[in-house]
Amino acid sequence: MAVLIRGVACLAALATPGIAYAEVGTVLRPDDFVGISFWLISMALIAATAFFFLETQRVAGKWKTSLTVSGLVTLVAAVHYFYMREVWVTTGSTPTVFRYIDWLITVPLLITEFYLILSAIAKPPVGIFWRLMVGIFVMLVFGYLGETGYMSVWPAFIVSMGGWLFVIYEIFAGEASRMSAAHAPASVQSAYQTMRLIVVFGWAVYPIGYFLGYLTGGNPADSSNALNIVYNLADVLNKIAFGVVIWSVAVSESEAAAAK
Ligand SMILES: *C/C=C(C)/C=C/C=C(C)/C=C/C1=C(C)CCCC1(C)C
Repeated sequence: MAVLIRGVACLAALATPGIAYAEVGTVLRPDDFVGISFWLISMALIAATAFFFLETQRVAGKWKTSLTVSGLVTLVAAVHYFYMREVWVTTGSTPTVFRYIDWLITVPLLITEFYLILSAIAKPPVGIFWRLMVGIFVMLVFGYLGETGYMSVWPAFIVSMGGWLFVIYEIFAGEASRMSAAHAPASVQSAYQTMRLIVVFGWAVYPIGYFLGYLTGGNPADSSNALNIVYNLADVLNKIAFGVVIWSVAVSESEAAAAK
């Protein structure tokens, strides 16, 4: 009987204009494009994870760790995308806390990738690694304080931008850039250069998302659509494409070494 009443209540809710499906269940609506992007990307992240892990079989020893870390980035993100998707589809609100927990794990892993690329050719000083870590930590903590209302959105944005610019300085003009130029074979240098460009242009998409989400003074519902879709697209570039860059240099370097 209770089941029957609930069924009727659901049907009634569905038939009533203006009541979203989200209020009666967990169904992805065909016009919820942000929700659809959460679904698509969660699946792409799983496929990328399987690919990076399987391809560790194909590359030379020193590249295996890099591919494993790429797979960890997409794995951790895939699990968070399931949670974020759920929050978005069932409540229509921005899953900020899951987003930042994800970034707090995946961004340090991406920085580790940089360090590993340098280590594949020489022994980089560990100071490079810690300076990059401090930069991203400032960037993420202040981003979180701004997005969750612990701090005003503008000052948080400015400090967070400072952390990101510091990382850019370090990889373009600091010790890390000199190391890569001095010791690397051509293919590794080109991978390093592509990874740097991703940190500038790929990562720049996130502050754009923050800006569209909080700083335009627009209607909150439109802003949260823009925020989530922009962050989601940025993740495809910075997690999957970043991994593919590493995969491609790992394969070509391993094959070149085998041909010798
Ligand atoms: C896989 C996730 C990645 C690579 C996330 C990167 C996130 C950023 C580069 C975020 C940067 C931000 C600013 C530079 C200012 C505004 C606040 C943030 C946190 C969105």
